[in-house]
Amino acid sequence: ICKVLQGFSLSPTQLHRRLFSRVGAPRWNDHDSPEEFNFASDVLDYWAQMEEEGKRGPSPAFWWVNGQGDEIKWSFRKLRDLTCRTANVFEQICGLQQGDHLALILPRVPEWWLVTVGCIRTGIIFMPGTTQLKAKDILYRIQMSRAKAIVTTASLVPEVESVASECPDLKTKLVVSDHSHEGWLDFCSLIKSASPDHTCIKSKMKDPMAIFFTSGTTGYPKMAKHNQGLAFRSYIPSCRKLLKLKTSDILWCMSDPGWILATVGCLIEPWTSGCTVFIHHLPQFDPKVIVEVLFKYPITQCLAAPGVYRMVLQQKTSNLRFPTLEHCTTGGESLLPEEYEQWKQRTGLSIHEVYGQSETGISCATLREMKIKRGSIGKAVLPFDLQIIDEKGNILPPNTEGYIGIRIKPTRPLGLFMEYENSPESTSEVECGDFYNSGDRGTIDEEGYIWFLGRGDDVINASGYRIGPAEVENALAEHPAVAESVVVSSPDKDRGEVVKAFIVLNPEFLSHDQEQLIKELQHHVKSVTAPYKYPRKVEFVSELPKTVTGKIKRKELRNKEFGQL
Ligand code: BCO
Repeated sequence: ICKVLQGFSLSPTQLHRRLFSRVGAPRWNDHDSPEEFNFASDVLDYWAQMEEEGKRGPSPAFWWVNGQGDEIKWSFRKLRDLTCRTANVFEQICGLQQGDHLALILPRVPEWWLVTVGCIRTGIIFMPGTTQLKAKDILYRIQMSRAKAIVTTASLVPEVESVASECPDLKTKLVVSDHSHEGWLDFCSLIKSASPDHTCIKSKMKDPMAIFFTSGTTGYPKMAKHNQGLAFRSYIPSCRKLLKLKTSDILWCMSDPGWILATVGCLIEPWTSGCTVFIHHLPQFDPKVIVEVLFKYPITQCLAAPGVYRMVLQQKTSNLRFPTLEHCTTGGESLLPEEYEQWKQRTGLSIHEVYGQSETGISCATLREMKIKRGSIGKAVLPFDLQIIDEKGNILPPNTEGYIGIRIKPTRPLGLFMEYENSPESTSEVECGDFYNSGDRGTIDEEGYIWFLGRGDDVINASGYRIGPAEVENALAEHPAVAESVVVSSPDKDRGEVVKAFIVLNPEFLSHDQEQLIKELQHHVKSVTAPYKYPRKVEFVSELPKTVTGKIKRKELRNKEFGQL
């Protein structure tokens, strides 16, 4: 099939049929995929055509509720219409073109899906971000990417406005809002008057599609750039086994739209299979709402961070036997074996773990019908070849701790990020022999199951958020009370891990009420950077442990937190 597809131009229907009719699991990689692929024309338009031919059932492609009585149900035909209008707005009104960067900072509103697919239709590179971002975070993203456009929500208009003058490349500001904002284009009214006729670009598999900002050990987030392979990967027979979605399934992925998990779980995975994407607006996370929604709507599959399952289990509700739910998946941080057991006991359902990063999408998983080994993140998902490696890229034997690596030589696999945009040094830093070094530590057993052990560097994974310590330390440094600080990960029974700050106070603050000062510092961090990064634990110390050369012994502090000293 690989040879047949190569070099041939297939219609969406032909391409889809050829891929779906394949029995078995060929080992797709960069060399044996079609040269051209576009998720909008090859997937979404295919299903729209199936609907027109009466070959897809009546279930919506997109089902959105907000808990206040508002509901939207769109078919694939409707989505085709709306995303073509969006593409026309981008090209004709905003003058954007293939390769331009667009910052997409929206909550879980239907327009997020329109913008994403509109970008794919036109080749505009979309860069999702969480609505928790503050002015400085947004400024950094726009300047680093030289974004020409931003689409955001009313509440973030003032944040963007406060930095817009420092962003000379930013020419187009679109807002999704009920009212008008001076200097901003109104996205909803523009798509109403735009034409629904649009010719989708013929994108090459290697053409960039999206950029995800991802935190590192030092400095500010890096830009992990993905090509169309991120979307094509969901076609691969092995990936189809991940959730085994049918057109009749209704999948609720609860990830914030700012993360790669949402691009994969709220869009690519479900629509590749032609099933329904279910979304609750969830402006504020509330486990009670999760339980209510799972009882009220015919959801068959859900995908959420371990913290969500954990918080649902902490609810007083005695009945967690959801009437239609068949399959649960989790990713973003570690699921504890006891949480797995409790969920199974109370819902009758297993939780299947996936593992990945902004650089990799889902790289490892317990596929739907695979044996679950509690505490393991499952096996490598093709075409990724995952191995445990040492610092030089040598493969380590089973049950030996090392770095989780993905083979990139001789062939970089489809679905792995292309590079860190504008940062060849960062890109080469994570290349280790024949492998991409994820920076995560793990082991592999004789059956190929991987066991995630934590980060090998100082990056913090708290509640599924990847947080660079420097981002928090820089925010703390802006407060007059802070002379010096160091931020590490610390264990937490509710959230797995949380951010902990060790702070040396400036002398004039030593006499302040400590409880009050902690609250003030937490509030300060929440106000200058995305609030999910704020230190939930704070300890004031008289000095920080340092080496003779003055380097902070970060590892010592972290190990102490985890009782390893
Ligand atoms: O807990 P606090 O109340 O003290 O603080 C919370 C919020 O209240 C606060 N906040 C949010 N917006 C704010 C604000 N404060 C001021 N101004 C605003 N505009 O900030 C804190 C945010 O923390 P949170 O998001 O952890 O809070 P929450 O609501 O308890 O959410 C719990 C979870 C579990 C839903 C949340 O932590 C979560 O969604 N985690 C998962 C993240 C995720 O999806 N990761 C996947 C990344 S992609 C990946 O790993 C690749 C996999 C293939």
